[in-house]
This record gives sequence, C-alpha cells and structure tokens, in this order.
Amino acid sequence: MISPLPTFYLIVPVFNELGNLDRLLASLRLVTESHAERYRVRFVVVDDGSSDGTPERVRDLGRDLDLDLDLLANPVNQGPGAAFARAFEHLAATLDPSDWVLTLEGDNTSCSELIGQMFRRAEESYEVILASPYMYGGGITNTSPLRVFMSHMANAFVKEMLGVHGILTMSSFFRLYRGSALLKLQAYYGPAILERRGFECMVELLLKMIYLRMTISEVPMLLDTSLRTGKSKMNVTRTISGYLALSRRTSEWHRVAQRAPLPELARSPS
Ligand SMILES: Nc1nc2c(ncn2[C@@H]2O[C@H](COP(=O)(O)OP(=O)(O)O)[C@@H](O)[C@H]2O)c(=O)[nH]1
Ligand SMILES: [Mg+2]
Repeated sequence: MISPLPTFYLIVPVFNELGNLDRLLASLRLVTESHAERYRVRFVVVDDGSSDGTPERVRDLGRDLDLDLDLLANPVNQGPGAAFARAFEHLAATLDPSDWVLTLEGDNTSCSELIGQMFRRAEESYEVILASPYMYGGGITNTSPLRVFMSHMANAFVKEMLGVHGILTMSSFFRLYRGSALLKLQAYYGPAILERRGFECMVELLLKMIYLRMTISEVPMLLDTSLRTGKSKMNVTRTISGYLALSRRTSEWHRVAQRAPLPELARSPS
C-alpha cells in the first residue's frame, strides 16, 4: 500500500556501537512517535563490519521497538563515507522530493531534541540544515581543551583550504536534507552521491551542495561527548589525508555542477 504521508528517513552509520544502541534507538523511537502524524518514519542503519554484536543488537531493538528499519551490513569495514553512499543508493529508487532525510551519528551525540528546530528552520525553505557546534550558541563539552582547540583548528583549516566561507561547521554528520535536495545531488553525482569513504565524506557532500548553489542553514548544537560510551573511531591521520584528497577533486565536482544533470536520474524539481 502506498503511504499518503511523506517519508522521514533516518540514516545512521554504525561501527562497534553496541554500548550506545539501546539508548540511541529508544530515543529515536520517540522521534517516530512525535512525527507519526506528519511522516512515515523509516530507519536505515548501515553497519560496517562491527565485531561487537552491533548488527544483531540493531535487529533485536528494531523488532522490540517496532521500528520500520532497514539494516544494511558491509561484512568488511569500509568507512562512514562508504556507509552513507550505500544508504543514499538504497534510497535512490524510492526517495520522493517531499521526503526528508536525517543523517546522524550512532553514538548518541546527535541530540534528537534538535530535530524539531531543524525542521522549523527547513520550513523557512532551506534545503539542508546542519547541526553546528561551531556556531554561536553551540559548543563542544566534556572534551579536553586541547581536543576542542584542535577540532576548531581543523574546521578552520578545511574551510580555508577549500575556500568555503559563510558556513560554520564543515563536517558534522548530523544534518537534515529535503528529499528534493538529495535527488538533485543524485542527478548530478550519481545515486551514491559520495566518492570518499572516510570521515571527510561530509565535507565532500557539503562542497557538492555549495557547487549546486543549494540553500543551507545551521542550528547551534552542543556536542556533549559524555553522552556516548566508547571512544571516537575517527583516525586523525587518515582523516587529514582524506581532506587533502578532497582538494584534488574539487574542480571536477565543480565542473559536474555546471553541466546538465544525468537525465535518467533527474526526478527532482530544481
Ligand atoms: N558504517 C560506519 N560507521 C562508522 C565508521 N566509523 C565510525 N562510524 C560511525 O560514524 C559515527 C561517527 O563516528 P565517531 O566515532 O563518533 O566519530 P567522532 O564523532 O568524529 O568522534 C558513529 O555513528 C560511528 O559509529 C565506519 O567505519 N563505518
Ligand atoms: Mg561521535
């Protein structure tokens, strides 16, 4: 049966998040309840070769909490960029311009309380909303001052290197997209949208949105690392080299944005 409601997809990449899953999916269950009148809520969780029982627990929780959930599993770890690419490709056949897609972290640090504010901002007609720790009113807490400093430096460095001005947070996973925006990205860059497999994927996505002149806004977010159990999986050296690799692709991505979209994928009203 075709649902009369638009779909609200929540895409969550996970890698060894067993300690965070119960709380994560229980809090996202509340999101499902609070949006039930306006959207059909569907979860797309992408596991990436976890060795701690993450995919099994996701499946159990999906059943226990009665979530509409697709679990995609890569047997071998490929990185969060590859996971998002797989999820976008998974949506390509069914995504409608009136749908909404939220991408978020699986470690409980993407505060679900912010989702309402992201929707309100999007309703001002923005195509994409970024949760933004580097914006006034946001911040990073329960993290050492050295790490906070390094994280600000990395964000500023990436912006300068790639010539991005006017956007405060470059690499947050936590974002809300209009279905029409993702369809447009797919029409230009293919159903997976992303090339980069590592943590730099979110910067790649942001650049492609900028090259397509999409409307982007940010809402302040307090990133509280005490909300997660376990450590960050981001490998700093690999991510820096990923950022450098991005800079070698920007002129090609820019060129692609100047040409007509791939006709077989151009379903979005632009
Ligand atoms: N699918 C997939 N997800 C990953 C991978 N590495 C990290 N993640 C997920 O990506 C999100 C961000 O990772 P996290 O370790 O919290 O990085 P940080 O927030 O930068 O410290 C979390 O949901 C992780 O489970 C990976 O290799 N594959
Ligand atoms: Mg995290």
